[in-house]
Amino acid sequence: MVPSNKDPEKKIESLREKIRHHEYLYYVIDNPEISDAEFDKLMRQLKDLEAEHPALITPDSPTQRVGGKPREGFVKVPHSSPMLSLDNTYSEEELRDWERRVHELSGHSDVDYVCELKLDGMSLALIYEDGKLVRGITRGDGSVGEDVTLNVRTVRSVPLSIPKEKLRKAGIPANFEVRGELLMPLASFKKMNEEREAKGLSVFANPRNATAGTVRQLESKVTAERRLDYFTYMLLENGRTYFDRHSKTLDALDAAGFKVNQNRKLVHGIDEAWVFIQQWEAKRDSLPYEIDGIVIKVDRIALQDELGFTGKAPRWAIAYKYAARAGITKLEDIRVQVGRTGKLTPVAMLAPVLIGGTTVRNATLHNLDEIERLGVKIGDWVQVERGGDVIPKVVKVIDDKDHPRGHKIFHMPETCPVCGTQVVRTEGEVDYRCVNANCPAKLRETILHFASRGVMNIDGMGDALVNQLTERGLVKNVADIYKLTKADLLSLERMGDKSAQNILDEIEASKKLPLERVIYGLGIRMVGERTAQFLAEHFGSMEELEKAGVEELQNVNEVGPRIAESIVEFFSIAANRKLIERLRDAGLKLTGQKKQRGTKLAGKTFVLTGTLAHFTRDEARKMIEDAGGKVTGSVSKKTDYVVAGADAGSKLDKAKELGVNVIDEKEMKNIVVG
Ligand code: 0OW
Repeated sequence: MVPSNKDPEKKIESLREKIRHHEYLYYVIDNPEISDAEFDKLMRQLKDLEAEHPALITPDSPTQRVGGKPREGFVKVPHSSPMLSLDNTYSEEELRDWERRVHELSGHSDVDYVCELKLDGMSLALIYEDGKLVRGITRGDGSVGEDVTLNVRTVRSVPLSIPKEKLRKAGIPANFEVRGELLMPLASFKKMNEEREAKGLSVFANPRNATAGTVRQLESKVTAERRLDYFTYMLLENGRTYFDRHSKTLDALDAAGFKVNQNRKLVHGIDEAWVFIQQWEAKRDSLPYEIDGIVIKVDRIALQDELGFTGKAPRWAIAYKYAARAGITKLEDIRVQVGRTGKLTPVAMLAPVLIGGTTVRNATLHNLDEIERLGVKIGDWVQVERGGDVIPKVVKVIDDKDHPRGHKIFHMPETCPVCGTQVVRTEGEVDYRCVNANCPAKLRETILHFASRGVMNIDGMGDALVNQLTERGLVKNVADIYKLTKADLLSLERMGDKSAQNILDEIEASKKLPLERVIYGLGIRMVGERTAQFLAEHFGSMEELEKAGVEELQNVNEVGPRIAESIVEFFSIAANRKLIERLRDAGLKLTGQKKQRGTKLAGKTFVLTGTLAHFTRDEARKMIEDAGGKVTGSVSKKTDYVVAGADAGSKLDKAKELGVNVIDEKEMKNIVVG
């Protein structure tokens, strides 16, 4: 019990220390001493006390993990030093080649290494000032990441603050940076996918994707519900490794209360590392999270500094990747699934087979080309592989005396298996699609997409409500949303008067959103947020966009022939034009601010390569686009200029080969601004 005679500040501080201690025991070293109920009671006491004395609330209080209003997007943040990736090896021989290079380059032959499990998550950096967490940054491109602080604060194994005394004892300065792997434990991953599947939502292919999707949630309470975990493996001060051995870093992080993977080992020479690799290949399924291999790092930092790094990976660390796990089974049938964009995906229905501890019953066949490449027929025996991705794939047909071949050829259905509309396959594309904007299979995902936060922002129109609206036929397309009455909503389950009114208010408010949001909301194939923005800026109204032909559309930034075709195809369908008309009648703002682009660079195409000294890629792109120029990703005869920065790569070689004009960023600036 908390002593009652202390003043509130002391009581609050004592509760916080208790709660931090129990969070550490439960989330960092997985060794809780009290029950969840007792933990919740402590939290309740602290929350009540803070409610009575709001002035005493501090950002690092355990009650402040989840909160903050949802964001529209994420701020970009440069890293203190590049967040490197890892080169891979796939065999003992390759691993020994790496060791030889380490000996050659470092001039040492007796090297200590630290072996760590290669956690299959995503890299994340945490910045602490005065022992308090001030920022969480994703790896991004290695130099610039995204600020995901609010979401990172919800990860229970991330300490919001470390007591000075604890840092001192661990030998860590008050201002430091930690780097590590953020991941979703398998239990959380399975639970989340089951919930999504139950709601008819798409499932994440693997925990890594689920982690990336979760940490980029615009609402931190969603992140909090998905229980991410964070293992640390690096400690920097002002961008430089702090300790003189990697093993000391890990011990110091451990001592300071960070989660450090306990399955690590300091080894002397690669032979011992190889033993560690083999041991864990056999044990990996006993872990509560996915690993895709082992990371081996030179332990002495002085040696690491000597070895340095190439491109994006250090020479002093290497990943050994385990082979994907496979099983053999019979392919009993091939079914077709219809996704939000209408794509028809063939799915192999398999005789259940156990692969890596999981029973696999179906596997993706991607598209018809893949089926033809595999030469697979219904009834064949096939090898199925479960790599990092939980959605297994068919890798080959087994054709031997013990596995007789199947005979039934698979054909793509002529009509959509859900709505019966004629299936379309665009010339030169692999995908077959249902182009009916009102196809029920697409409808639910289409409505969810339209109502989602980054689009029309209709708060409250989530899975549960959309399922009811579509199942009851109240909403058959996005225009029907604007026809909903309070009576419609009140007729639904779990809908009270207040929530019904809130939703109507949100729907009304969505009418004021800019044109690019509506374009993005239509779900036109290959038209994402960014392309929608360019289309809105270029045409200034939905009406102009609807009229545009394939040529005109290709004058828009980042719109090539395929996207232009997709847009023209979308508006060529009467039902889609009708939809636009109904949105207009409903009062949506289908006009926008046409962006007056300069004409100085009209028709000129640029390609950027290498690292520019004074501009980021985005800044350079914007300068060129604002002057009416186009920036594309690859060099061709149609390219007018290649802007080459430092360590420019293959694009520069291509430019020279094609005789394309190569300029530096100074010349670019002169051309653009004159
Ligand atoms: N995934 C991991 C892991 C690890 C970094 C340090 C410098 C180069 C790699 O478990 N245990 N240790 C490192 O060390 N990286 C890891 O993951 C990498 C980071 C970026 C890409 C991989 O996820």
